[in-house]
Amino acid sequence: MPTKTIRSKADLAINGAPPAFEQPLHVGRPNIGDREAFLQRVNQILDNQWLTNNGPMVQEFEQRIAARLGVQHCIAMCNGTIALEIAIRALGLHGEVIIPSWTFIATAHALHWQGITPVFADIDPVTHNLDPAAVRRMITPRTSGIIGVHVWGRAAPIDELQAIADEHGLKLLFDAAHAFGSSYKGQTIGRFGTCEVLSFHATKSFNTFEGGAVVTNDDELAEAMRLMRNFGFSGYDNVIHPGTNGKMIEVCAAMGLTNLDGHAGVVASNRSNHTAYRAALADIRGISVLSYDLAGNNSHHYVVIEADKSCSVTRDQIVEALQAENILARKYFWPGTHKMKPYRDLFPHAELLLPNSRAVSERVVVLPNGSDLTLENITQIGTVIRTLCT
Ligand code: T4K
Repeated sequence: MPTKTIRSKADLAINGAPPAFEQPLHVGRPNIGDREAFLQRVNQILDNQWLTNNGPMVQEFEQRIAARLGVQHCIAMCNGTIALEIAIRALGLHGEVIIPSWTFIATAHALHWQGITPVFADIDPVTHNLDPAAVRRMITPRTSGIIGVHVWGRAAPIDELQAIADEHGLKLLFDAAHAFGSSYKGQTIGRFGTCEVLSFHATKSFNTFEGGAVVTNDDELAEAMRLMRNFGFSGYDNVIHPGTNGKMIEVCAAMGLTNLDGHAGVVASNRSNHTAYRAALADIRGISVLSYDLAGNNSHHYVVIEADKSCSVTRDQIVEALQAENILARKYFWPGTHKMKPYRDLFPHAELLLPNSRAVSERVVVLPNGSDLTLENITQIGTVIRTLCT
């Protein structure tokens, strides 16, 4: 509940007034589904005394995700980062792999962790997704693949990236960590490239506490990844593949099954929150709300605003003012993956080829969203930004 009426700049917390909210409003507050249904499933797990290692809940979860996305295989994992690492390894990527810098650090780390060089290509400043022309420019004889990222749940330019991959004999996979429930040209995300990698982290629109998955229509790849997530075991005492421990546990699958039932409701409330944010932030000079294609599917989980040069305050001043009000807005993915360690030391001049990534990283603010957010909260967040910027 908002705690104050804001009439002028003097009423803002950065100017000494009390914060607009007593409790912090987070970006990425987890959506908690039907508690009773979840607890019943937990009881079932305890009764079964089967807690992990491809248990019945995980198997049911995988079947339901595969059916929902229209893919042959879903291999559930302990988190999205391990799912990326396993997919990268199963695909045999090596040398250099092209990714955007404008992504969460996990996309780059999953490659670096395995001795592969992430090569950062620039983005389209309007969609925030990879620019295919920039990807072409980064191909070298060492390039073995491309990881497209569906940033904010908006599909990457899939057809163009596939054409580049085909032309150059590169592997193409997608980091679909933001894109559960999104679509591309009427088709559900999950079916593109050789495989797509999902994250079900607590902060995602659909969560399994921690969790992730690789989805694919490639039977052989799926089989390899199933082995790899369980140390390469094929039955007792028989290891037939190098592997790691990437298993999803039963209680996470129970959360997933529960949240799957409620996901349509979460998306509906995110969607109406988005509309409310648009109204609350309309006609503020220099402020725009990143829009999604309403004809396509998107979880509308990320409410992204951009403060351009015509705005009367800087992006950092907006974030500072919001945080003072207990509105914990974020600057995802500032300053850009290429400016974080170890990449900033490895590629100190990367930014010269990333002008759009840099410009976007300097203007983005991500606002709180989720099924707990009320219209009143959104109106108050809009009032803070309007008062600050006017
Ligand atoms: N690829 C991409 C493109 C990704 O965005 C991600 C993850 C991955 C790969 C890797 O997937 P995972 O391995 O994570 O499955 C968050 C998430 O931790 C991360 O999963 C996510 N992307 C990224 C975009 O955001 P941070 O740095 O914002 O911090 P975090 O998770 O501590 O908290 C975010 C906010 O949520 C805070 O304001 C507090 C709130 N929160 C968080 C948790 C965990 C809660 O209210 N309750 C909670 O339980 O990374």
